[in-house]
Amino acid sequence: MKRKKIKTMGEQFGRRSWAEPWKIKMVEPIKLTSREERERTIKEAGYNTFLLRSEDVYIDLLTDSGTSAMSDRQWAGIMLGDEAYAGSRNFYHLEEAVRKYYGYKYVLPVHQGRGAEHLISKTLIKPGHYIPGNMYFTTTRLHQELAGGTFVDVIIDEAHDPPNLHPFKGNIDINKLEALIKRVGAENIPFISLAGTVNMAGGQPVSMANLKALRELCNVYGISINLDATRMAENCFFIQECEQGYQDKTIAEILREFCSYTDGAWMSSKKDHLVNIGGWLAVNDKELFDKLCNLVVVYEGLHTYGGMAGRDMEALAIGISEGVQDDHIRSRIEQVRYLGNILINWNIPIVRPVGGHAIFLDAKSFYSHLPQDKFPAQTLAAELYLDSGVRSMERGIVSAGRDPETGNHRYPALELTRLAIPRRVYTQAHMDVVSEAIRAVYKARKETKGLKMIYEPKYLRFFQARFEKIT
Ligand code: P61
Repeated sequence: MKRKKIKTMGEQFGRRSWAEPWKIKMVEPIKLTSREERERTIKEAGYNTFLLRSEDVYIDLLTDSGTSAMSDRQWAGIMLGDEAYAGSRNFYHLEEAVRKYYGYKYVLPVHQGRGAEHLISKTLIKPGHYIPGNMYFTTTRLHQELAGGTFVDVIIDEAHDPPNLHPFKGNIDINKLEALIKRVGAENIPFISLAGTVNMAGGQPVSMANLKALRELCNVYGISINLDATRMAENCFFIQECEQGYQDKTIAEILREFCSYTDGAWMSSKKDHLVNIGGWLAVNDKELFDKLCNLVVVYEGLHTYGGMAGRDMEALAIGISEGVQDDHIRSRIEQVRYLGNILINWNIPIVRPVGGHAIFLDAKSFYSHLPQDKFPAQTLAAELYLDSGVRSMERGIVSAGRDPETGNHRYPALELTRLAIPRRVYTQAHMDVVSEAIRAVYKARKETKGLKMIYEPKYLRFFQARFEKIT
């Protein structure tokens, strides 16, 4: 098939530069703060960037979740909200968009990704079950554990090695998975939990070839595959760029093919779909859908709104089609790479290759003098904020939490500080400022002594834990 991609202006003139496929119509001021102010605010926040007020942040790279700028078409959609309790027309637009771009038969709206994780986990997982997946995600694993299951990481080893340049570090290790199936029995594996671009590994993609091999293995053992499609459109960009046979296919075509090898998906629409709230759960099996439909009314809302307002479903339906456009995805990922390449040129340790949604600083090598229980990635997020008001997020030992059986800290191989780039929000100049902040903190790294945890909540502790500076 001929590639339908339209060349950028730069490409048309023989240059390799790219630019965003939009211009800015409305702006929101952001505020510079003084070092003294930041020292006070981060201390008050217990050195946890989740506990800062956003008005005390200059450039907010805490997350790309729910932080996108909506388009004029999406805002127009907000005005077309049909706020009926049941059967809102916006729900039907959403259902149609999910069917068209993802290809699943039955669609349930939910308020956001973890709402869908809750429903699917509660429906399919029984105590004693094992759920294999390509690296854990915090909320996904917690819902699997709360349902009585045990998550088992079967991602390839390369994913745990930040400088390793494997192009598809999100791949499942088929041998590891088969060994697990033989050990625990296929009947104790309710489904494979497969994520498109693996968040905790650095936004790393899964290849189509790997999914096909996974499908074959699952067919042999009769195991279903459910996809965390949260950043799947971004995953498709890497397939288009690197995998043989996909250069001439559009992101939308690759997405449909990828989903066709899976049995269902859950989605946090706050990422790929360019909305501030929302999500869905979609499956092909009618019997499973009926069970999910019955649970959604208990936890989210009626099956035609699932916790979302009609206007939000409309913006989401429009965002689904905008989120799979080739020029959009290209500029989104190239912006992330722009920042990553500056840091690579300065020899600052980051996860490579640069992934889809964020730059992940390798805090273990950044602060090689700090042991993991002095929370190097948490420390780095606090230091970056102190330097310049840039907000990032810990993705290491604090995020990994405690083992539910032993109660001990889990010590993940990756100790990372994530700078996630919201979609269509910041400019290249913001990326330059961020890179300089990282360089300044890197230069001062030897003086940093780490943090001590002084408050630890039971679930998803990284959101609300508090720390003190070690002096
Ligand atoms: C994020 F610190 N992600 O990356 P919900 N699957 C995947 C996600 O990335 C995801 C969800 C499911 C967030 C928000 C967040 O430990 C954290 O719509 C691959 O947020 O419920 C969310 O979707 C859940 C930040 C979530 C965290 C959990 O920033």
